[in-house]
Amino acid sequence: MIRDYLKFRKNLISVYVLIDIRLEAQAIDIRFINWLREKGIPFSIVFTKADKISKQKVSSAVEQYKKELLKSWEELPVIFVTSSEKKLGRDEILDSITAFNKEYKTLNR
Ligand SMILES: Nc1nc2c(ncn2[C@@H]2O[C@H](COP(=O)(O)OP(=O)(O)OP(=O)(O)O)[C@@H](O)[C@H]2O)c(=O)[nH]1
Ligand SMILES: [Mg+2]
Repeated sequence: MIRDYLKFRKNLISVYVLIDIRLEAQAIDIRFINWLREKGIPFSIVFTKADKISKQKVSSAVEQYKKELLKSWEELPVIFVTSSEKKLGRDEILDSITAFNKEYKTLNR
């Protein structure tokens, strides 16, 4: 169902894929991400709950995830590291949404 929505939603500009940073790359998530890529649906990855592990573990988790993603594709998506608790990554995501909104308005002028 979610896939049909993502495939057929005409005014979809980008998807934000939320992933709990504490978990190592899950096959189901990697499959979903690769599906988005195959369909040419733009997306970013948002790692959540970054405050729950140390900064060092955050970096290594992100590196690990990038490695996993590079196994099937040469390019990396935009990645946000966030914590709703600490408001980490909030401004970056809001900027990204603002940019997409501008793009959308330009496209539909
Ligand atoms: N410390 C911390 N807690 C969070 C964060 N995001 C969500 N939570 C907490 O996690 C619990 C689940 O919140 P949800 O909004 O459902 O977040 P979710 O990412 O869907 O997480 P899960 O449901 O646990 O998979 C709540 O108690 C939230 O307060 C975060 O960035 N940091
Ligand atoms: Mg939840």
